[in-house]
Amino acid sequence: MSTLTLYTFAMSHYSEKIRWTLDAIGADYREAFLSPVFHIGPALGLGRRGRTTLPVLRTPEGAVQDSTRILLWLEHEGLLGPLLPSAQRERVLAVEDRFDAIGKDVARLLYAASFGVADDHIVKLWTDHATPLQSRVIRGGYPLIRWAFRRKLGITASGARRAQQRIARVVDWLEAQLKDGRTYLVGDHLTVADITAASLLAPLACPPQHAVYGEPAYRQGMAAALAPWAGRPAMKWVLDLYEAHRGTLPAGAVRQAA
Ligand SMILES: N[C@@H](CCC(=O)N[C@@H](CS)C(=O)NCC(=O)O)C(=O)O
Repeated sequence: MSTLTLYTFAMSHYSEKIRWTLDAIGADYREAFLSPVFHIGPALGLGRRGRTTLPVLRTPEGAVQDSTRILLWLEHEGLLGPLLPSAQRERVLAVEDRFDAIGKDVARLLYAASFGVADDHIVKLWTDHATPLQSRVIRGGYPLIRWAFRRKLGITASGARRAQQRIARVVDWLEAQLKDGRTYLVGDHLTVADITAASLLAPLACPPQHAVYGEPAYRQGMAAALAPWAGRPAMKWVLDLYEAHRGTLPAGAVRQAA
């Protein structure tokens, strides 16, 4: 039996960052997919920090909430190895921080473009791992949940514009790094800098290896938010990194639910 349980949303890019890291180190873990609204109790109860965010990693010593704190816990346990090399630790963590900082902007952009336009698709994404009762609650409460998301993420036309600008600055930075032809952002092998950058941009790049972002229905539902980024070298880098390091998912596959 696995000693680690990763609590996620299937579509969360911060969750993908930790899922990828655990896969890369060959960790024996089980993933528990939660659904919006129904994540609040487990996140508060496990995290014990008054926060409702996922991912949360339950470990034999207690639960760790927040993707960066999870990485630091894995490092402390000696599990990260070359993914966080001590000689380049500060540089790697600085890149991790830079991409974490645009995670909420990526979500803002996607929801701003799809609320009211692709609601059926969003409901599908939010209920894919829900029980029948949870599904009914999410469907029935969708207008209210959407309103709460708008408020929490500050989703307005000007908020989305500012999010777009902040993402563009980080994408420009990434492309400036890639100009010398490098594959990896720090050093000559995969680190959590690359995993974080690629995971946080994956909702915009849509790698086929991802169970949600690789789906044609996702690309269709989010088309307006994705259009400005298509063809950017940064997105190609994300796709190449997934291709090289993330394996292939059988079409329509989802990892085991809770
Ligand atoms: N700093 C956190 C951010 C995580 C985050 O924002 N997660 C989103 C999903 S992508 C979330 O759980 N949102 C629901 C909520 O805040 O209740 C981390 O790195 O784990």
